[in-house]
Amino acid sequence: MRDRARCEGSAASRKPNRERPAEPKPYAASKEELLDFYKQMLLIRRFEERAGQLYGLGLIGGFCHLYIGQEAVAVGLQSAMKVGRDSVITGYRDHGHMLAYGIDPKVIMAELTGRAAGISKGKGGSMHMFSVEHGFYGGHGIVGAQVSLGTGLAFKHQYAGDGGTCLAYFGDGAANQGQVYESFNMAKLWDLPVIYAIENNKYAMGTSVDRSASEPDFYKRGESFRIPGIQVDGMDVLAVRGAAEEAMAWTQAGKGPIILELLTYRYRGHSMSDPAKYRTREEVQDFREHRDPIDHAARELEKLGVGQDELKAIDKQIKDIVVEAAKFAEEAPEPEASELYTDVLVESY
Ligand SMILES: Cc1ncc(C[n+]2csc(CCOP(=O)(O)OP(=O)(O)O)c2C)c(N)n1
Ligand SMILES: [Mg+2]
Repeated sequence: MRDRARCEGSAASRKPNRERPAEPKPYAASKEELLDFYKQMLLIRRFEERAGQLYGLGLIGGFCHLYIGQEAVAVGLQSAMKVGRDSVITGYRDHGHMLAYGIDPKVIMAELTGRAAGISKGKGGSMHMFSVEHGFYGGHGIVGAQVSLGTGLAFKHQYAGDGGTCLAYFGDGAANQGQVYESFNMAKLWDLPVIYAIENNKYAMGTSVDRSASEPDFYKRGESFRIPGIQVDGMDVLAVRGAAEEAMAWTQAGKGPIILELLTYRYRGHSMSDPAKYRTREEVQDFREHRDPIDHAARELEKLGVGQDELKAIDKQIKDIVVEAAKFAEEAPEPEASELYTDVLVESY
């Protein structure tokens, strides 16, 4: 009851809040921390490359949306979250977020190949991965749904007084959905602890931001709800982590929701079946050559005295992890036929 009173009270006694978060600084990572970020980004990159190959071989069926190019976003943000306290929710481009949250690559790959050992028992596939244990609430195929659901998770954190923050990721395309703004209104009305992370990768399937967004600065999208926003270089893991620190401090201080717009880019097609006619090869090449988040972290590591040999050894170590995950996923048994009748909701209406 006390918590309910707090929710209702905060709505009734609202005063206009025009406070802005401080301008975030790049995170001052130690060499060990930066090495860890580098390894995590590389793991996502190599894992996704392998998933693409397995898809080509017919070992992965259905949809498969790769995260290559966007690695710094998930790694920078997830590194500021606390497993067991916070919650995370995202859309269908979800493998990278799971890896960045420390979930075993084997069970993610086994889910992709539809095996019983997969994180959703092989019945969810690429878009429907879930781990309550890690506070990872999916994996959603309905564009924008994770924003309302994530707002609900934040309500739970506030209601239970558990000190958690919900990190709800969504894309530039999803940001044009109506339910996003209903969620924003409620989240600010009740000052819910939620970080809305808008991954602006410039495209929603084949539709560019330029063609579809009347306000292309997504960090401003909360203005009319008094939700502050910060625009972040999503290709720089230290900038992302710095912004994550600021956003976390904001929600943890009870100041309510906050938006982070991460400027990023996906190198591959929207899904595995995308002819990519809506952008030029040169555009993709330019990002790969000049803005790559992993190369960026490698350059930062070199400044800290990490040599080429060490980076090569890391690459080998990560490749081995991915090879092992793929082997596990190819050899693991498929679900029993009886699994067709479990985890199915049957109700009469
Ligand atoms: C409600 C709904 N409308 C449309 C679709 C089809 N759809 C799937 S992904 C997508 C584009 C979303 O783009 P964005 O939010 O920018 O995310 P990104 O794919 O770039 O990560 C669309 C329109 C859907 N899955 N759900
Ligand atoms: Mg997009």
